[in-house]
Amino acid sequence: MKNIARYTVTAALPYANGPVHIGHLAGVYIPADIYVRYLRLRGKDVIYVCGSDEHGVPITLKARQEGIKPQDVVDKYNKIIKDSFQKFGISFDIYSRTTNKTHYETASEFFKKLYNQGDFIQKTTEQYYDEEVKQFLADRYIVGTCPHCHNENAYGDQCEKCGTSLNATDLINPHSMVSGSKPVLKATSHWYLPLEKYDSFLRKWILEDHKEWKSNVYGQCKSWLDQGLQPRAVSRDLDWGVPVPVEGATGKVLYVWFDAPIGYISATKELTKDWEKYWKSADTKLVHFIGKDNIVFHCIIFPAMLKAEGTFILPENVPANEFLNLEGDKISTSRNWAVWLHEYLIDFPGKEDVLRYTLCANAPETKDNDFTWKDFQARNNNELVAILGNFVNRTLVLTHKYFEGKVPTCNQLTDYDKQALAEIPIFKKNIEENIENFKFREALKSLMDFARLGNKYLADTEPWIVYKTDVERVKTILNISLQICLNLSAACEPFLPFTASKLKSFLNITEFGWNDIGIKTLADEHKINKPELLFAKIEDSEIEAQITKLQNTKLANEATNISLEAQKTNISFDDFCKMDIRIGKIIEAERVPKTKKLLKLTIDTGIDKRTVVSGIAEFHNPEKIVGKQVTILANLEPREIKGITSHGMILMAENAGGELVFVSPEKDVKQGSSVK
Ligand code: B3M
Ligand code: ZN
Repeated sequence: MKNIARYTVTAALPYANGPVHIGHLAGVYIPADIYVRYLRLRGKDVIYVCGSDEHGVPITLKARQEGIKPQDVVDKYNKIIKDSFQKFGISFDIYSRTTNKTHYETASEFFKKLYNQGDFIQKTTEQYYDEEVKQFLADRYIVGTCPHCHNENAYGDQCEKCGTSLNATDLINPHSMVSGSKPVLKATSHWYLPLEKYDSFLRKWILEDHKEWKSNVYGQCKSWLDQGLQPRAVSRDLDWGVPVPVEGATGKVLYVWFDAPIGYISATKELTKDWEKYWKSADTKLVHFIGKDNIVFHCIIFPAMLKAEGTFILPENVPANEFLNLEGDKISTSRNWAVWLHEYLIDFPGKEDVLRYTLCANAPETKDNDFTWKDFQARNNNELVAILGNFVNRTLVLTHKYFEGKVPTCNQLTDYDKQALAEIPIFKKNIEENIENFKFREALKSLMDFARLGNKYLADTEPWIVYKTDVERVKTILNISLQICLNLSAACEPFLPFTASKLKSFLNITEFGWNDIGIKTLADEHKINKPELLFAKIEDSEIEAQITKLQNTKLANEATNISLEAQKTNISFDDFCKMDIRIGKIIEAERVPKTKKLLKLTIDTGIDKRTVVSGIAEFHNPEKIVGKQVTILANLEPREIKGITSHGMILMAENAGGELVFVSPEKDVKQGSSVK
């Protein structure tokens, strides 16, 4: 094991395309925060780096959905996310943004260095293109069936179900997320990082030198390496991102997964002018905290980039977590199936540590796990209130009651007292080992066992009874209980920072670090403050309100699904044949004056050129639809609409966003062809 002089700890940069939820906290930010707080308490030199990931298709798609600019999307969500993290005590040293100037410079320099070293290959390939919106469809702009696990909603760069990293052309049945249309292939030129060149380096570095990585991480890496690495495009045809900083790259930006991890470096540059020692010194330990869907990027692609660049250290560990589900169902932003942090803060003010506790106790460290409100309530009422809170409260209240809030002198120790005190360094060591090995659930269990020890000590020694006969003995009991409280105030700090600072203020102390656990004590006669309750019981009604909220979400989701019309009564084939449905072409289009919805179209039906009034003006720009082939019900009785006679009806379908889209032939057909 090398000598470690300092730590650089990163937490995945969340996309600034929506607020953060409990899955984010449980998977990444709480474990990283525990690790960092623990290191700081031990007096280590550590930086905790994070920020918003503000590029890529997740952002531009959101902008399109909300009808605002990408910059507005990231400004809005960066603020909400940053605020939620801060309120939950996630103690970043910096929370930066990948749209900052420093980041543009750092990412561009990084690219240029690799470019100048000849590390990229430039290739022209056929990529999917949406002809309706005239745009290449990279990454999340395109969805289709995963060739590995057959998930029908795999993205063009990754299947979130099985975690496989994909190229859009791997997808079965691809379709555009923008227009829903079937994309066509079109040639475009991009820069690629030939990952296969790093195969033997990665194999040695991960499979041989990092056998200690978590088995889920190691296993995923091995499976990618065994599948054989392929060149990976590092640029995209998009108008949002860091422009590719070389000649002849107009309209091209860096792939978001090329620039985002460099964001860790840019953020460090913003944090300190000494940034290089956190990224370039062999005695720095770099640790990336991420969710399982980010493993390939942090364990294969970014290390290959760092290796190519040549001056940076590589991560020592990448303790990725699995996913957290909510009440038995996958957390989903689009289905609003989540507990949003900004909403929790309103519903449970002052209970930040309760959520931290529950999410850590139940963290998806080795497998996907489930968050339930009942479990949340039970953890609060049966553990935080009944054990930790109860112990601390009884100790402090009794000290005030019997000894005017002054630490009583410790007299002769019994064997039982000695046993209790001897446990303190054992708990300390246990928590340390577990945190250092990224086993945060176990570490937290140890902490709670430590509080349980205190609670049991008090219950067994019964100072409230002994006081009647032996005040000197009660002095010893409360002295020991107070020492346990003191030690708990440091031991709980990584997990429950708000509780730790309350406990410290009750005990009227400021300085008590990790290294003081089991060593320093509260002096006799030290005056403590009047305590308040550390934790309050959570009532059934509060939990029921949350469960009802989720049930309503479920109902709303179901309602969206059942808004499909039921099938109509059967008709005969003859009935069908009475309808004259054909393909025509729009040859003219104009708005019907003084209306919002109507367009006056001239349709070439093959048999004539006729006027049709159609209620599609909210969704279609007249200039853009001329030349389009559409389906028309030609023998619908003519109708007068706003003084214009309409001869037929254009067939339309409604998409998920409520827009009316044309029902058009898959390929061009002759004007007037019947639909049959
Ligand atoms: N924004 C993906 C995510 O939020 C991505 C992480 C970047 S870390 C450099 O899951
Ligand atoms: Zn898959």
